[in-house]
Amino acid sequence: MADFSILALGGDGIGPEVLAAALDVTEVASGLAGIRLDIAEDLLHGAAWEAHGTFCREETVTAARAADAVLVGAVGGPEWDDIRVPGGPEMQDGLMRLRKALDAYAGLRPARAWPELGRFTPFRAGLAERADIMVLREMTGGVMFASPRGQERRAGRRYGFDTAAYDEGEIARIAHSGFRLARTRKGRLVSADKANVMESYKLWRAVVTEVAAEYPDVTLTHMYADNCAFQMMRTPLSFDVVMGCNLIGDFLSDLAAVVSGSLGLLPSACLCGSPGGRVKGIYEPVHGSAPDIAGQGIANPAGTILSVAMMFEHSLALPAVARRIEAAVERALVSGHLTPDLGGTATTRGFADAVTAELRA
Ligand code: GGG
Repeated sequence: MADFSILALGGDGIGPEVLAAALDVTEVASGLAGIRLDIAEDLLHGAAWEAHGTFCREETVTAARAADAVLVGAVGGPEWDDIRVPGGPEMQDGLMRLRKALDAYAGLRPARAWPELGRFTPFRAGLAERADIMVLREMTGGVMFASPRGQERRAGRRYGFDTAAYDEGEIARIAHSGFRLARTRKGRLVSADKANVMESYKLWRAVVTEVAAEYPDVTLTHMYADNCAFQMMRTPLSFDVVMGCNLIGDFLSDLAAVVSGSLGLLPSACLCGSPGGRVKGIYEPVHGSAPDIAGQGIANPAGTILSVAMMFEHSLALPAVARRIEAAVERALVSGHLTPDLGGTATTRGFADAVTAELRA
């Protein structure tokens, strides 16, 4: 009888490669901790489309609901971008369907500097400092999900439109997550919006300000998202938790990768509740499917392996295992096992082997 059940979805491009590497690490880490995991695998997005004609099967949603956690590699590719299927926006993207079905709204995307890698990477200036930023991205609402949306002809010309919209309840719950998260860190929360020019962000700012009254111990700063992006690069050390809507959080979490040195290093957790205790979640690297390097065995699996660590922490409530995996990744990197995105020649498999060797050491 397994202690926990995991659903593993490789997805597209480099997704299956980085996930396979991360599953090897998962197996070793759980074995060393004496934990039995039941890991089931399935297809997602493009791979599911090719096999089943849908981006995410109902069976996959059912299995995800039943599992303690879901691990994802990466999804997407230009060959599937223009396919439209009946249903709302979540039916057009397998990962968005899972996030919506599980109500996995709180996206934790940590990015920290690795000064030890300064000698390898092109981002030396940032790496000299101990930047440690947590981007909190709202994952189930906003312009990526709201209606109406579509393309039509207006006055003989093509017209494309989306709707940026948030309900006050959606804003309040991500705001609570942001304040609670800040409490576990340095107690500073930046909320990024475009309240100067958009109605949905005026509501965002108003609701975040109301929720702030319950957290007098946390310092809240509102910033316009464009200025926030500039300040994050100018003074990364001044940031702790940065919270944004689905779209702004997506952009800012990729941007935060600059302080790490590679997008390939960034993990994420997409939680079905505020962090704390045991929360179900979807875990995936921040990077996408990178079709240009798919199949070459050179993708950096560190972001996926660190996502496994986040899974042990948040969904399996085993923080000690999470810390062991993080330490093993750090030692593998510092001892020079670097994939090409970090200027090295390590393979995906070679890096995972280095991490499992460190776990066993
Ligand atoms: N591992 C992350 C991934 O596959 N990302 C693809 C992507 O950009 N999905 C849409 C989104 O995150 O909003």
